[in-house]
Amino acid sequence: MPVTGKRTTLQDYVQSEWQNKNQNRGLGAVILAIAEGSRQVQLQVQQAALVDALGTTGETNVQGEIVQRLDEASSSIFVKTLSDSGQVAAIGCEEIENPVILEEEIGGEFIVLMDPLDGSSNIDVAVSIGSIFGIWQKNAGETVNNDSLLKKGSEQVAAAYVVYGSSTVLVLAAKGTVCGFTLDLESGSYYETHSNIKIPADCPYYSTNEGNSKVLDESTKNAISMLRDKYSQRYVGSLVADFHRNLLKGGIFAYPADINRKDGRLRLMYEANPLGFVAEQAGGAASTGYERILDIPPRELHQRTPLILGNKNVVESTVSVISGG
Ligand code: AFP
Repeated sequence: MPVTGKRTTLQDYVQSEWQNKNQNRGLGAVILAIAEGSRQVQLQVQQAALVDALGTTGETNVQGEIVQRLDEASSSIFVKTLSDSGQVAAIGCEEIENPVILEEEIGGEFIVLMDPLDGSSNIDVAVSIGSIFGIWQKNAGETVNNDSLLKKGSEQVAAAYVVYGSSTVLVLAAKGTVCGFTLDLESGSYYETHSNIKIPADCPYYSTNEGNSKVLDESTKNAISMLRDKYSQRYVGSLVADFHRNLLKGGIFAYPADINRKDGRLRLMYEANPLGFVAEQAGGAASTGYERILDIPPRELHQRTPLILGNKNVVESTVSVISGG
């Protein structure tokens, strides 16, 4: 089916928005590298069962999780496309224990932190999954080392995620703008389909794993029951898919700390920081329940954090119940 109407391709958007404004010439190349990688991952995800790419590698990653074969494949794909862009000095990845420092051999001024395939437990059951990217710029004259990857979320210059669902959508955020591009399977091009995304004022949905309610502390239990009383629940179990719905339709996602996981389950650098950046550029908010996600000074590449994310006023009211503020 041919694409209808005059639509802006991601290439044109990056060209017009970024490359013509010299200061971010390299950033455009990083975004196009993410788009190219996601095209390859989308194909692998769609074909996985037909080419025996489902199942696990039998390895355990730094998170202590069994690695899915598609986790490993997507990690390699994105490391390759980002390295080939010639603009990336270092990569931090959920599936790779230590940072990939490229500066010596490639140069580049951007630092990319990524979750190459989020929602692994949904891969084998054809439920929406995604990829998440936070993009920082190295400081002038900085020689990149492991600590260069531990910059605050508020220092991101851009963030992006891709949802592999009923359609494949790439959402891109830079200071003050959030746009969405849908992959045309025939041409392999991304076309702008969602311009100037703002989280709607209405908040019909809350997304949380209700199965964890039994291990929440008292104030957090009260906060979740407040959401339960007010909103309709939607929970896919893939952060990207739950966030994407809430970004377009309004909603709040909550994966708070609990008595077993004081730091929550989700990862700060390549899940909470990038999506927190997208949410804030779209008029939303992101908190731990006690502080703004983007203000957290990172300690480790794979550190975890509680995450409350979505409509600003609903995040604030939820935080005030959790923190007793
Ligand atoms: P996996 O990548 O291990 O499936 O984890 C997905 C995830 O990081 C995030 O995408 C979900 O929101 C969350 O974990 C789901 O966690 P629960 O299975 O505990 O609800």
